[in-house]
Amino acid sequence: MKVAIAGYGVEGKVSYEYYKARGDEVVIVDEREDAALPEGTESIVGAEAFSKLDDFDLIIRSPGIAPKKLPYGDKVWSATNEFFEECPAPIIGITGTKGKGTTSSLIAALLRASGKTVHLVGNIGSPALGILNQVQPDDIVVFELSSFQLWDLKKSPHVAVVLMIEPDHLDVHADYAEYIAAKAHIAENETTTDRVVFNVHNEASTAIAGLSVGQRLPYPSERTAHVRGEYFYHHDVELCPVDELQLPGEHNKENACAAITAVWPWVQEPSVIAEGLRSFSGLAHRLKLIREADGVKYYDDSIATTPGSAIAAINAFDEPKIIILGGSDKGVEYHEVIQLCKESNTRVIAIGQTGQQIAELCSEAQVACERVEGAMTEVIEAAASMAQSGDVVILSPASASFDQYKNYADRGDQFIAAVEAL
Ligand code: UMA
Repeated sequence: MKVAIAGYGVEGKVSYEYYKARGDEVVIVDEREDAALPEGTESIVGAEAFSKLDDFDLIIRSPGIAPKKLPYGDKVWSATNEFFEECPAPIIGITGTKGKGTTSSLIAALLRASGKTVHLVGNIGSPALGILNQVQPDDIVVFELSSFQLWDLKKSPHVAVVLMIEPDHLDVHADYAEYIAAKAHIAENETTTDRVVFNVHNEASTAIAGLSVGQRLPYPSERTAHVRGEYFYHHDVELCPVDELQLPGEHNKENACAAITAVWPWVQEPSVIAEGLRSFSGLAHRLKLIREADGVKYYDDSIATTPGSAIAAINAFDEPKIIILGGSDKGVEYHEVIQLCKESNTRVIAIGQTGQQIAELCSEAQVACERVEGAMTEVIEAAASMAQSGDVVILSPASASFDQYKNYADRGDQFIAAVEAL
């Protein structure tokens, strides 16, 4: 069979190996002229690459490529479709705008605590086809699914988890309706024995669950997982103290409720649930506790590149806060986040290209603010001298990082290094 691997990124590389190992004739196709291809590979590259695929039998679409760019009908397939077709084990699929990676990781942690063999794959950064030959029928696959992976998905997972959905990726999707329609594939093709876990507070999540013919499980809900007092419950069963969850913020309690509801057919023992929750301390750069120094806790939330995520970070803590804000100028609006700083008595360290603008907004709003123009070590020194025992310091910049750093991960890594050196 003649197979085109459309897009040679993280996922394309694994797809290339998979189809080659199957004995197919494989050609890499990428719009990037300078895509780094393996030596001796047949390839079609450049801006017109996708218009030259008529004589292929199968075209494997990488997630980042919009389906309309590959108008070849039934010949277009994806690594996600191939995995769903061939996987011998049950699949728990997780989507949503925020919290997919965290909830997928919590689900994996709960199942692992119960002794299950779990494969955590997908948008989280681990292409599923790469582990397909290791999956045994008794294992469980936990698959983080982005709208890009769901866009042309033909089957739905056995358990679909639909977290809160809000507008995102509108640079790639035509509009919000198209984004929701793509995500809806997670539930649309379920069977009557499948289940969908959905967020009762979110309209789009609830609407997507309504498309499933399977069992519909709302969260948080007294019917399923919820928080009562200081405890997680499932229906009437007291599970464990909320404190077992190592992740800050109300949104993470909801994510934990989604995770408990999703794994309930496999994990019901309260001590196992406690152990599973306790074992996951968060994904890198997502509101992750780095260390406590002189009674001050330092959190890395470098992934917060929008004001909305910085607002969620501020709301996640009751303690007195210092937030590090600013970065490259994308024309975003900081008024709302500064207003919240005022209301919550949060002090600000203003950094990067937008630091001056942030400092001026703070001054207008009478929010305590220090402008630091230097490297991350200076930012942390300023934060440490401003902080008192009992405070939290959060790097949640509400901005992209490209003015001073390679990317958000580099910014987060430099934060970690500076905090560890305190
Ligand atoms: N390409 C084209 N034309 C296009 C788009 C891409 O030729 O229109 C080529 C690029 O030149 C590049 C390759 O395709 O060589 C990149 O492919 P890709 O964009 O599909 O990215 P991968 O490297 O394969 O990584 C993908 C996911 N990326 C996207 O969805 C954009 C990764 O999610 C995922 O971890 C990985 O597969 C493994 O499954 C990243 C992401 O940003 C982390 N996801 C978004 C999010 O989480 O918000 C959805």
